[in-house]
Amino acid sequence: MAGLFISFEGGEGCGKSTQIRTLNESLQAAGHKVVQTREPGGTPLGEAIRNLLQHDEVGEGMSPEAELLLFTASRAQHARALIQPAIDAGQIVLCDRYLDSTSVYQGVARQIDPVSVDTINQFAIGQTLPDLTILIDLDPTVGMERVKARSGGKLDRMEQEAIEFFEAVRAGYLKAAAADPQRFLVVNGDQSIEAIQAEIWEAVEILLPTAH
Ligand code: T5A
Repeated sequence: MAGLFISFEGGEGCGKSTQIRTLNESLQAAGHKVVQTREPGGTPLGEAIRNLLQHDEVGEGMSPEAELLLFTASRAQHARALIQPAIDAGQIVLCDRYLDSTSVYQGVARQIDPVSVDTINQFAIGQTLPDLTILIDLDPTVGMERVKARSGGKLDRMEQEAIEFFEAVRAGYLKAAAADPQRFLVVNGDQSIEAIQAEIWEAVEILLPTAH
């Protein structure tokens, strides 16, 4: 029996990781098998690509096109080696970022031709599309304050972009969600962790496969 694939999207510091952790705990407590993963990353190859994209100094000055191909290379491996096998095994996959991150960060904020981004993205994911995408919407100024407070001011390569970049990201996400309301749930990220958790649980509960 096929499982369930839920992706989480949103700008920096919107609270995705926090919500994925608590949703994972609730699902496991209800008897479900859960795979929690992230992008870029999720496989040994993906984690090596993540390091190139975020931390390694060889990544400094990388072209937007190289960046696009690295994010989607990580995704191609992730979809085939981890996500699709877990869905096929009846598990619930919770993924911190997936294809919409590329559409929005590379297609909208980096302004790479969206048709090319879409073609490359579709090639990377094959048939592995989320059943539900939870967009946690938050003013990027608030999100970046949270990120800075967490890291003591130390920012990775992407986090060093200007606020206008993250405003474009936010607008891109809201447009993507409006274009595909069947797949997206938009949640206001400027609420308590518990309030966000309750909204997410309500949407996830009705999709759950029978626990086994
Ligand atoms: N990227 C990624 C692309 O450009 N293209 C792609 O295709 C992909 C896949 C990845 C970067 O790569 C880019 C996007 C990103 O720039 P990352 O290191 O994985 O970056 O980081 P993010 O995904 O941005 O995640 P963050 O860790 O920055 O933020 P989260 O996970 O959204 O937030 P979280 O839960 O860690 O919370 C941040 C802080 O806020 C607090 C938490 O305790 C934490 O301290 N918090 C709240 N505070 C108040 N109220 C709430 N409701 C709160 N919820 C959490």
